[in-house]
Amino acid sequence: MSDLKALIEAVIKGDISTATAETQHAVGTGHNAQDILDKGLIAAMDEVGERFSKGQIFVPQMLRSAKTMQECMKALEPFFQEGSITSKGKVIIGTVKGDLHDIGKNLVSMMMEGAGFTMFDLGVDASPERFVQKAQEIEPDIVAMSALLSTTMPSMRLTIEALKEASLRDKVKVMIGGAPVTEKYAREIEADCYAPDAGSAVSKAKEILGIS
Ligand code: B1M
Repeated sequence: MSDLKALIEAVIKGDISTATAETQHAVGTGHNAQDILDKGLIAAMDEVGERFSKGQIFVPQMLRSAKTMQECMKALEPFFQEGSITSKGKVIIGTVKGDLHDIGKNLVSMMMEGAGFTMFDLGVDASPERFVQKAQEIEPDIVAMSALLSTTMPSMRLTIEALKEASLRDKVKVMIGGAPVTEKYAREIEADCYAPDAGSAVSKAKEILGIS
């Protein structure tokens, strides 16, 4: 089994064709999908973030790496399907207002869908009003919010307040996550749970709904 170095380098460079070929190669040479994701794609994006922080790369390069990762994730999607037929519950998911980061949110959505949840994706920059409007429309079991910027985290609190104002808060569970988000912050804004990554988002969702 080869290591994932070439894949990591291709994602950092934003070389889509090499990265997708390396993803296929990794699958074909016996790496499991979770390792490719964690030790390849996510590791590469962490390095991209580091380089951005140090001023070694800029937004266009970061965007190119993001696009590359998203293309690679398509090849992994089939491996995260549990094949459930009955829905485990309805989930509205979105990246909160002011925030355009969607890779982590898409990953959470993909894993949850794979685990049998029915997902309603509001995309990025989703305002509290959008969450409330969708919740009124589809009566979800869970409202799931993602934020990658410390400056957009307050929008999670505002969304919870908007759910309260619309008399929806006691009818839904709220899950939050994203790199700057913490368990402590979840308690502070009275979310029902915090999940640090896409895998635990699935187990936490099942836990708060009391299902296996
Ligand atoms: Co931006 N960015 N970015 N960025 N970006 C970060 C987040 C940053 C940490 C980079 C850095 O400085 N080191 C920094 C934020 C600092 C902070 O506030 N704490 C930052 C900044 C500053 C910015 C801009 C302000 C830059 C600028 O314009 N000057 C700008 C803001 C734009 C905006 O949103 N309004 C910006 C823009 C962008 C791009 C558009 C270029 C691009 C995003 C493209 C896209 O998403 N389509 C981008 C990228 C790619 C990144 C980094 C490099 C990678 C993010 C990523 O996709 N990671 C990021 C650095 C980093 O994170 N290392 C950075 C991979 C992804 C799988 O991980 O999203 O964390 P993540 O998801 C994880 C968990 O967090 C969790 O599960 C996933 C793993 O399984 N999770 C959840 C996520 N959501 C969840 C929800 C849940 C549960 C778990 O329940 C509901």
